[in-house]
Amino acid sequence: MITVDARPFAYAFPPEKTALVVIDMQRDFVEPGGFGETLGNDVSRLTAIVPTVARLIGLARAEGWTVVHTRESHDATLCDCPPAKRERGAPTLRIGDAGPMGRILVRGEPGNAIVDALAPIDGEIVIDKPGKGAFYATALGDVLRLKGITHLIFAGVTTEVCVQTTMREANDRGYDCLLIEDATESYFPAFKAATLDMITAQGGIVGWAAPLAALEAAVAREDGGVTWK
Ligand code: C5J
Repeated sequence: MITVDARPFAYAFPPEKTALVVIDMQRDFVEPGGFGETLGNDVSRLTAIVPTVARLIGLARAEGWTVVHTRESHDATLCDCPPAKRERGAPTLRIGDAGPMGRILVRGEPGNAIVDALAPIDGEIVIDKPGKGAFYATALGDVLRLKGITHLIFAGVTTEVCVQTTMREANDRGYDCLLIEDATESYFPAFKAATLDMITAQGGIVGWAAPLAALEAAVAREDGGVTWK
């Protein structure tokens, strides 16, 4: 077991039964011209965490952990996009409309790709999800079960929407979940802070939270003093 100094108390995980789940680090959320910006958000807060998420993925790869990437995406026909999702609010462009990076939030379009710096490599699992939670209408639950995964380490965007929704889904399915707090971000700093408080309150009612440095230190202790840059 590897034990991380986390809140509300230490998080212990068996690395061979643990997956890193990187939520929606897509151009559509992180770069100008995508879905996030059409909703009126300043995406620069999200762009800023890319190096930290890259460091986390590098750690997981070096340690041989299962790595899962998710993409919020819809079929080109929008058959998997509820009208309630497409028609909500007053975005400058709606899901499926043509934008500067291709059709907004449509699978296979340039804007829907994971940012280059975090691109999945061979052997990693990529889950396309039509909803905010990564377990809804996807094979994620089956994939994790077949691999014998019991613990999930989370990163990605946005903290209070797709990350928190997926963490809650995972918690209800019996996974012990750790959120790496500097490898997740929101367009709204107060929402990120509130989400971290919510998930860790009441004795970790949804899970644990810790900075990447705490995870790196825990792995280094386990590996006999190797440190991660
Ligand atoms: C949102 C997400 N915020 N990936 N999606 O619509 O959090």
